[in-house]
Amino acid sequence: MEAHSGLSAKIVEEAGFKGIWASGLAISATLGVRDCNEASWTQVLDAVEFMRDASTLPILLDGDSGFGDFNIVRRLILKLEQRGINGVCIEDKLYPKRNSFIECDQKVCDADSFTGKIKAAKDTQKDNDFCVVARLEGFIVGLPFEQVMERAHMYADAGADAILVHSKRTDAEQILAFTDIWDRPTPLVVVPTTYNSTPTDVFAKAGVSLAIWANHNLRTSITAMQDTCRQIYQAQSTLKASENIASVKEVFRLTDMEELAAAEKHYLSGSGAE
Ligand code: SPV
Ligand code: MG
Repeated sequence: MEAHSGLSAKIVEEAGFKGIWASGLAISATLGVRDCNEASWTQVLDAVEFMRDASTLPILLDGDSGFGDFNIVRRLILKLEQRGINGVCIEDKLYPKRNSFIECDQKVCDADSFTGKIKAAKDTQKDNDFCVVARLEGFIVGLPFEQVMERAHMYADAGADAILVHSKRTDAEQILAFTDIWDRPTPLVVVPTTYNSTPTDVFAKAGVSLAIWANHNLRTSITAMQDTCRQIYQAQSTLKASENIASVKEVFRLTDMEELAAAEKHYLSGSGAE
């Protein structure tokens, strides 16, 4: 499930999900910028560090196209491991990337340079459990099916821990055609944003290991904030708007004020000293 901040990461964990997708779209939008590598990769790193502090769940960072060449990918892996992030997903697009759903001239990078990034990532990680997910953007840019499949084989051969096959179709045909032919042990990941009318167990039966709900916390927060702003602006009062929103007490609970109160008792010994 997508998260983009410490708070949303905490909410994802409390809901029962087993892992966090640190979405590039959601992190960028939360910062008020476009999902076009406008946020620098160290700014993304800072955002994901807050998620790490707020949640114990595994975090897969959306690493876009790696924020540069293989050398930047190596440094990215180093920094992600230092901050306790559990994996990164990199896509075979050119830097600076564009979000896959933006209607524009989307371009993939050449497959060889991308396999170099995968190998560089795998060679750099120190923790054996760190996951490098290779994301295929071939269907997004309109490559023929065989070329997308050929790239998937190359990325699996390069050592990717999983293959994310992305599609912007409103039906699941492209994805299911892919899973049908996939004959490698490398697990498959999908992002059913546009083709969400297909029941998830269809993907499970087709051999998909992981579905990412990629941007729904971001989008729900936008709607909620817009509604509340509209209501308060119109009423020039918070009375009505306060009925349907989280209490301040809930904010304190989510940020674990209780722990601080206990720590104060322990460390301040009731002296009230600073
Ligand atoms: C993201 O959440 O940033 C993604 C998934 O990359 S998507 O926006 O569907 O391309
Ligand atoms: Mg993204």
